[in-house]
Amino acid sequence: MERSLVLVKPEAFARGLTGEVLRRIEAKGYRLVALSILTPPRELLGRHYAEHEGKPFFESLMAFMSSGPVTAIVIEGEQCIAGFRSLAGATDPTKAAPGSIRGDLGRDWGQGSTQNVVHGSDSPESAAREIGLWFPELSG
Ligand code: IDP
Ligand code: MG
Repeated sequence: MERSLVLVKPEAFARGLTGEVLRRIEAKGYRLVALSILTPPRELLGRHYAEHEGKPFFESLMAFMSSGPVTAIVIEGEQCIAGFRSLAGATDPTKAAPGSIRGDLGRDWGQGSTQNVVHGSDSPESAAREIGLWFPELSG
């Protein structure tokens, strides 16, 4: 059984979209395993987004993601990693297909970092690593 880490990013949390994201996850049939609301410390975000360190948008991504509370969620279900990426839609919310979370709920706000409502793990290796960072009590 697969697990994935989902984040409702600060701008979406502030717009009160956590419930809508949870509704779509549950309607799809994935199970909620853990949920936490926190303003992520920079150290945690640096490790979470380590693959993007050095890219032009890295600093604005750090600033955006630490700007307020996020909802961190662990979901579970067969193929939920790819399944949630499909629910989330393309990275750019302007191009994300209608029907997807980013396509329906996200837009370009003219900020340095792409504000696209949610994060979802992109592979089993990323999911295990990210769940270990955000929910250490679930690993091991
Ligand atoms: P993903 O979230 O769809 O997996 P990634 O390429 O892993 O996309 O990028 C991580 C996050 O960094 C994105 O969700 C978005 O918030 C931000 N981001 C990605 N590419 C850009 C960019 O070109 N400019 C600004 N922000 C970006
Ligand atoms: Mg990614």
